[in-house]
Amino acid sequence: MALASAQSEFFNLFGYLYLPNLLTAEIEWMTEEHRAIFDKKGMVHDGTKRSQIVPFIDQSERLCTLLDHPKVLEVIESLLGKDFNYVGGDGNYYSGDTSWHSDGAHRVGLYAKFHLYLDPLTRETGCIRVVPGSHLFGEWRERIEGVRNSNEALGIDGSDVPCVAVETEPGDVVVFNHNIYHASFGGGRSRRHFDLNVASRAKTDTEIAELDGYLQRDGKPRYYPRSHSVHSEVMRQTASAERMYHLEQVIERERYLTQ
Ligand SMILES: O=C(O)CCC(=O)C(=O)O
Repeated sequence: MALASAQSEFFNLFGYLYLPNLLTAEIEWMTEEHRAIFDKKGMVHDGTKRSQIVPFIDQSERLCTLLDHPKVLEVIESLLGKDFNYVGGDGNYYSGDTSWHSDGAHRVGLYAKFHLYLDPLTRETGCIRVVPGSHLFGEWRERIEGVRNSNEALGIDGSDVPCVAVETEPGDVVVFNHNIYHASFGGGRSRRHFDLNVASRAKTDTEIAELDGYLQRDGKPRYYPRSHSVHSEVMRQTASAERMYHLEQVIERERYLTQ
């Protein structure tokens, strides 16, 4: 079911949305695929630091089908429109705290992250925390940047920054605007997670320049040297026409940027 207009308004205003149980029916196989991808890559998570694989759902033909899943599509399309772009994503074992940061500062286009946490997480055990409204630009956004070094700027520890702690059970989904300030505290050494990054299709020259900026880092493909593209060959080769619609602009821009 498409999101209610009140849910879209909540997302636009506060910068995030919590969707309990959205993918509970899929949690068993998604968790198994998460394990299998790390195994296949020979990556053993020892808990001392974050282990990350990019792009992630792209490593598994079955996880790629999340981009065809009606419930996933309904949420993303409600927020970004039917012609959104899939722009990659990562899979992780997180370890310990994640300090306050944003994933971007996009003034044009809408860039969002669709998160799945595969373990039950509470405020005390490392659930994602967000500062609602911190995705919005202006004086507020400039000042909220102080959460990055909250001890110096605000005289409080990062874990005491006023925020919403979005507690999740496996199968719940959290979507947030890349611009939002987020963090986690008190987490264990092995929090399993993966995400899909999506962006509104770029139409104007400014939007295309923003997308190009996302697809590159320091003049190299975003995931270089781990990958030359934010998609895998499997993602593209197994795509139906419907899925390809969400891949084609990235394919075109990556081709242009690397020619
Ligand atoms: O869950 C976490 O600890 C951090 C998640 C995060 O920073 C992200 O996905 O961008």
